[in-house]
Amino acid sequence: MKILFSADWHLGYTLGGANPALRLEDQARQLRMIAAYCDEYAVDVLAIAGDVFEAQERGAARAAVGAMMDALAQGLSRGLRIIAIAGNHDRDYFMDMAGLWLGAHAPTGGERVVMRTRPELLTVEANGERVNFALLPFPTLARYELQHDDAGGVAQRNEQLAKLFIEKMEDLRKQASEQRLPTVLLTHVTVTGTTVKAHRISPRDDVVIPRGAFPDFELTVVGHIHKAEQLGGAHFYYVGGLDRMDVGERDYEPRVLLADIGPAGVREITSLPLDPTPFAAIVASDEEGLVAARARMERPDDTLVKLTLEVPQGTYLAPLLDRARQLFPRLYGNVDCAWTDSEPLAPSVAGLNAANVEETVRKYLEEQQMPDDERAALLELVTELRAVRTGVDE
Ligand SMILES: [Mn+2]
Repeated sequence: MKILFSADWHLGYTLGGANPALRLEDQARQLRMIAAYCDEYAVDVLAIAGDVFEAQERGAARAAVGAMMDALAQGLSRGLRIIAIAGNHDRDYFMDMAGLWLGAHAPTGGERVVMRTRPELLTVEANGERVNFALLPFPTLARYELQHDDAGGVAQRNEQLAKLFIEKMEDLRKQASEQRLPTVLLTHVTVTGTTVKAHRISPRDDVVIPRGAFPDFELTVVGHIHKAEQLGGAHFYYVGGLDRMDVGERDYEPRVLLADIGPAGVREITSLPLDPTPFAAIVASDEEGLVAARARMERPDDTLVKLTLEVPQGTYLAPLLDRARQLFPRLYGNVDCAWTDSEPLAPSVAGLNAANVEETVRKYLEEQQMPDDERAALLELVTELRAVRTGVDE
């Protein structure tokens, strides 16, 4: 059975800030490549390891599902199956809905589009071969049926979720081994041992599963970390994202994984490249600097540019910003300024305690540059707020 793996599509994601950049066109380009690979290699199953959708509201949601349908409708009509699990960015109702919409494009007979928000062992048959899919969405309270009142805080909740995740995984492994079929684990979670961190989630909000807790499935494919990598020597992969999300991912080489699985496990597994959007971080202090930066770029009109201006405080920026927008049609986000004539303030979060809001706010205020009477008044307000808050809690 031929299975093409991908993850972290984040369809409809927009880079925000003063110069917003829509990413759906970039994403649709990758989807068309994926669809072409599915045809070229006669793929039976397209498996997506979570974070399929980012835009889940109004028009953007419609456009995101539309892009997916445009790319994959033809594959579905020739018999391609799609199996996806929910990541931390997917909303459960939206996954269910998108599954129904896409399924409407598939021929009837068997469930052709499976989008799951709950753990499940699913047996798929194609070309006379059967493969089990152990589906483990990103762990949330609802998905793993955890009753939790948050009294112990976020850290304790995440520990419990990790424990449940591991139990559920063991459960699916037992079911799978009774059936004596090769089994693929498809999940979306942070596993210890990766070389980079998860995208846009603080370590304190993340659920981390030790690599050693994973049983030996024939193949394990994980989403959530956007950098493609194999963990250890076994068939255990972070498949990587659909496209680079921001300038922090400019060195990632997004790919998909094509696996051929037989009764005894993986026959062959290969990496197929995608067509990632170029990103550049540019630092300039004047117009000449901007022009020189453009000249150094291979594809200036396609490149998403994050700009930092090194100028003295009080510089009138409008003409420079206008010029930057002309030179870099895909300038995105906020343009940062690094003042050349003042000591950097070097904001620090070291020593801040996220579990104690009052202490954190006080420490922050004490470190800021401001007149002493202003600081005293603000600290006074913090005390007042705490009194109000305590009153509410009682
Ligand atoms: Mn994720």
